[in-house]
Amino acid sequence: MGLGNAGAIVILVAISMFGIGMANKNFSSDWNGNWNHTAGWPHGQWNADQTSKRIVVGGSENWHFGFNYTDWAIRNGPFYLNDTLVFKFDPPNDTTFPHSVYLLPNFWSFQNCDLRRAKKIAQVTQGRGEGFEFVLKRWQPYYFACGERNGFHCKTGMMKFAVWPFFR
Ligand SMILES: *[C@@H]1O[C@H](CO)[C@@H](O)[C@H](O)[C@H]1NC(C)=O
Ligand SMILES: *[C@@H]1O[C@H](CO)[C@@H](O)[C@H](O)[C@H]1NC(C)=O
Ligand SMILES: *[C@@H]1O[C@H](CO)[C@@H](O)[C@H](O)[C@H]1NC(C)=O
Ligand SMILES: *[C@@H]1O[C@H](CO)[C@@H](O)[C@H](O)[C@H]1NC(C)=O
Ligand SMILES: *[C@@H]1O[C@H](CO)[C@@H](O)[C@H](O)[C@H]1NC(C)=O
Ligand SMILES: [Cu+2]
Repeated sequence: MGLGNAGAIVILVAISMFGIGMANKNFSSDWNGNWNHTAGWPHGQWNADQTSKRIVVGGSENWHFGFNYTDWAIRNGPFYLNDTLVFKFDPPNDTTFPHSVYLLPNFWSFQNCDLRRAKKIAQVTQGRGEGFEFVLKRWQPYYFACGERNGFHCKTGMMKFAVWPFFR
């Protein structure tokens, strides 16, 4: 796939996330970082869209193999600058598989789950307890992925998603 095409897809994703964000204004504003939608407007912790949020990636699903995180990101976006993404995953033992968090350098590597130039931001043990926190500090696309099994978790396990935080 050519670079132009890839760029078009990024823009398309950005536009569709924007559209969903606007259409679901009420939905996203009462979302407190989990799947619990029952808190309801105006009783939720939402205060005037000003405070940055702490968002658990995957909601109650946390960060695991086989959950569609692209779908999650579309449904739970848009995300804003200075929002904190929290990755929660159990440290590995005899019965559970390890997970990690990487930042991929560009859309091509994201699409192909190519980890060669990726930057590891969380070790397999860092998702325990309150989880690994990552602040969306810059106005740029972020490509997150699990790096385990040389891209297998990313590709087959769907453990990847892209975020382009908005200005408030
Ligand atoms: C959000 O909810 C309020 C109060 O229920 C309603 O007046 C407003 O039209 C809703 N906005 C959207 C975008 O649905
Ligand atoms: C959902 O949120 C409401 C209001 O904050 C709380 O009372 C309720 O216990 C929550 N339910 C779950 C399943 O977390
Ligand atoms: C994951 O969700 C996205 C967005 O809803 C969808 O386009 C994609 O086909 C899904 N992936 C799989 C493997 O089902
Ligand atoms: C994000 O937080 C930093 C440090 O607290 C602050 O300097 C910056 O203005 C904030 N950016 C936005 C868009 O809120
Ligand atoms: C492995 O970790 C899982 C999830 O934390 C836990 O439920 C399970 O009891 C652990 N198994 C062993 C053998 O420690
Ligand atoms: Cu994984």
